[in-house]
Amino acid sequence: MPLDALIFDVDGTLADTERDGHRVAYNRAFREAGLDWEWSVGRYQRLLEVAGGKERIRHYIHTDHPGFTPSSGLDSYIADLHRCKTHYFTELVKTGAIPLRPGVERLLREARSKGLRMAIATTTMLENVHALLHTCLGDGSLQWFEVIAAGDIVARKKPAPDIYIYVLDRMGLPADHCMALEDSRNGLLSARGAGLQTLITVNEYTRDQDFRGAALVLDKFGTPDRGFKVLAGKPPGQSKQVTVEFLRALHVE
Ligand code: XBP
Ligand code: MG
Repeated sequence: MPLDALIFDVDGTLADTERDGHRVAYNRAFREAGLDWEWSVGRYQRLLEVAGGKERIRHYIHTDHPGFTPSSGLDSYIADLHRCKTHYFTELVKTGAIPLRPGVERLLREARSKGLRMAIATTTMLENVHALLHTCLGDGSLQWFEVIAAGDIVARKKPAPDIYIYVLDRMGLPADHCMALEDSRNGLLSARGAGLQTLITVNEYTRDQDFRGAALVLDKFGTPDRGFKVLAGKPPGQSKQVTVEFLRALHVE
């Protein structure tokens, strides 16, 4: 099967957004709402098991503040809190505080120059993706991606396969012509559920997760001076960087 398209996750894959981005923004939103809730780095690791910001806040309220009943109703309270969090997150991203992971820009530019189609399948909100791409890759980079599927566009978030199925449908491609690039178990389950071969590049939050079913698990994309380490699976060839040739070879295997 030819490799026609790459479908990228955003949080943890294109950029390390969680610890110093989303987590910080949730905490700012809590403070602004007059809440004494604080998600520490360690606590946030466990909260990440629940994908999606609104879903994560709801889960936290159920476990840590079960009696919490805002007068506006829980759904609307969470929606307001999350809107405020999205504001803080996009503001933070626009300062340039959250760079792309090393090797990401190189891979995106190479894939584009070699005619690979590209899309995004993410749980986070569309505004967040726009802010990140715009800040890190400049004007026009949104157009590099044929489809940007984000947030509430599907009813069931990762680990459900819906977001990847949505992207495949919009691109008019069968799963075996594409590869997903992910960083987490939830992402892997989602991509595999849609029938996609999946390359994992871990980060500090996902390193110890169960990645059975991934085509390959790496610690990073690799740069000329810092190649990737293989954490599971067999890489195709000797390259220490994820390149288009590398992905094509992995896809064939
Ligand atoms: C990422 C997420 C997101 C972010 C927050 O998952 O779970 O929820 O943490 O985003 P994935 P929002 O990388 O698997 O897509 O607050 O905008 O929902
Ligand atoms: Mg991710």
